[in-house]
Amino acid sequence: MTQSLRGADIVMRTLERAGYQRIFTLSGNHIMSLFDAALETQLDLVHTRHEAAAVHMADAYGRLTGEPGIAMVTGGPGHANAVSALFTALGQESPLVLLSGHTETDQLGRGGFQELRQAEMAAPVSKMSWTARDPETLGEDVAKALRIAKSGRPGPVHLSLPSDLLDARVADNAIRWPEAGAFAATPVPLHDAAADAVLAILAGAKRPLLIAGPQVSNRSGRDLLARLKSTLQVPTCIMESPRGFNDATLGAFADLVKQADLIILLGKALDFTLKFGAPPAIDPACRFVVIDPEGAIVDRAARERGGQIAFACIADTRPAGETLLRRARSRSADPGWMQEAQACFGDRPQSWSTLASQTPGKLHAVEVFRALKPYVERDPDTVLICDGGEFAQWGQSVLPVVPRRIINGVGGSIGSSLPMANAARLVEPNAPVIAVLGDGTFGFHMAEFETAVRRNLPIVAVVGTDARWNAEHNLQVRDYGRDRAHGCELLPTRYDRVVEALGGHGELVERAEQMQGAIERALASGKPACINVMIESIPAPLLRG
Ligand SMILES: Cc1ncc(C[n+]2csc(CCOP(=O)(O)OP(=O)(O)O)c2C)c(N)n1
Ligand SMILES: [Mg+2]
Repeated sequence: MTQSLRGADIVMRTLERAGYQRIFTLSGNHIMSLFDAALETQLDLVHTRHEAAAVHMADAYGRLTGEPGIAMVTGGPGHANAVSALFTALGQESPLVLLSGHTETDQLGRGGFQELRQAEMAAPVSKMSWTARDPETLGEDVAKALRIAKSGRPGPVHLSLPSDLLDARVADNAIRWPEAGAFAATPVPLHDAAADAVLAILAGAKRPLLIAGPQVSNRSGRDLLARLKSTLQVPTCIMESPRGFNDATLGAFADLVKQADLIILLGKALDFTLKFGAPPAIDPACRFVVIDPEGAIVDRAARERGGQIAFACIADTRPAGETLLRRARSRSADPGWMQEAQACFGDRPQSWSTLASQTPGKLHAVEVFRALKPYVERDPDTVLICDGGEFAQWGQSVLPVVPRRIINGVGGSIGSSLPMANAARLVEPNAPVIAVLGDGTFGFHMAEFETAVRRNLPIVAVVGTDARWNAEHNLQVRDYGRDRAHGCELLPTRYDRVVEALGGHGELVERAEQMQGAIERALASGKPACINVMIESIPAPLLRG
C-alpha cells in the first residue's frame, strides 16, 4: 500500500530537515493541522499572545543567529496582525519566514472564512510574498522562502498556506522534497577585480568612511567591520537608526561625515538616514563607492549622486567585506583621521557624568543607565535591546554598543522589545537579556510577560515611566508650542505590579540609589522581571544640531 503524508506534515518535516527546532506562533483554525503535524517532529511551538509578537520573535532570532526565524500564524486576522511586524524586520534586514494559514482554495472569491488577499497584503513589507498552490510542492515552497530570506539583502518572506492544501494527503512518491541545496542562499560574490578597484579608490582617499547597513549589526557583522577598520585603516560604522546623523550611538557623526572625501556604502542603502548623501550634510566633492546586494539600491544611489559615484557594483555584503580583506595591501592611512573618527564616535558631553534628577521621586535617564552599564558590560554575551522614544535614546547613548545589541532599526517602529527579549532568551540561555524601553512602548506587548513566565524565560525589562509618549510630546512642543501639546499623556502605571500579577518579578524605582539593588534582585530572581523606573520627562540627547 502506498504511504502518504498530509501537506501539513510536508511543511513541518521540511522545517525540521532545514535544521529548525522552534517555531514562533499563535494558534488558529487554518493552522491547526500544522500544530498537529508538529507532534510527529521535534519542533517546539513557542506560542505568543499576539501574532506580531511571534514575528518579532522570529526577527530577533534572525538577527542573533543569521538564520531566518520562523513565525506561523492563522489566516485573515492572524495574518493581518502579523504583517505590521514585518515592517521592522524589513527595515532592519532581518531574515525571517512568515507562514500564514489561509482560506480553503475552493472558498476563494466566495466569501470564505477569514478570506483575505494575504499575499498582496504582505507584499510591500516582504522580499517576496506568495500563496502555495499544490500540496506536492509545499516543501519546495518552504525551502524557497528560506532561501530568499537569507539571499542578498536578508529580510522577511511570506508564504500563505491554504488549509485544504495542508489537509490534503499526498502519496509518498508524489511528494517533491526540496534538494539539499535548495535551502542555501544564492551567492552574488564581489569579484577580485572589483575589490581591487575599490581598494585603489580607497588608496587615493584622505578621509574615507565605510558605512555599513543594518544586516551587519550582530556579533559576526560587527567583527567583520572591526577587521575592515584595522586592515583597511578606514573608520567604519553602522547606520541603523531612524535618527540618522543624530543616532546617539554615533556621537558627533555629523561633524565627521561632513569632512569625508570618500564614503564606501557596504550594503547600506543611500536613504533618509544619510540625508540622501546630499550637501550640505555631505561635501559635494565627496565620492561614493556603492557595494550592494540589490541592483535597485545601486541604481537609486546612482540617481541620487550621479557624478559622485566612483564605483558601484552588486555583491553580497558580508562576502564582499571578506573579499576586500583578502585583497587588501597595506595602506598608509592618516592616523590623525582614524583618531578623529574614534573621538567623534565616542563624543559625549562631559556634563553627563554628573547629570542628576531635579525632581523628587523621579530619576534622570542618565542615572538609570549609569547604574545599568556595569551589568550590560560584565558578560560578553549579553543581549541588550533598546526600544521606544526618548528614554531608549538615552540608553543607546550611555550604554555601550555590545556586540549583541538590538534596536528598533531604520523602520523606527516601537514595541518589539519584549517579544524580542523572549526570543533572545531562547537563543542565549545564560547571559543577561536586558530590554530598555519607554512606558508607552511597554504597552504594545506587555502580555508577552505571560509567555516569558510560561516558558521560563528570565529577561529583565527596564521601563522608563514618564507617563507620556514623550518623543511625540517633544515634537509638539518643538513644532507647535507648549500650549498645543496634547494627546500624548499616559498614567504613571505600576507596570512592575502588572508583571508580578503575570507571575514575574517586579521592582519599583523612584530614587537613583535604589537602581543597583533592583537590578541585582531582578537578575537573581530567575524570573522574567520588570524594573519600573519613575523618570523625569526629558527630551532625547542631541549631540549635534
Ligand atoms: C509602531 C509605532 N507607533 C508609533 C510611533 C511613534 N512614536 C515614536 S516614539 C513614541 C513615543 C514612545 O513613548 P515611550 O515608549 O513612553 O518613550 P518616551 O519617548 O516617553 O521615552 C511614539 C508614539 C512609532 N515610532 N512606531
Ligand atoms: Mg514615556
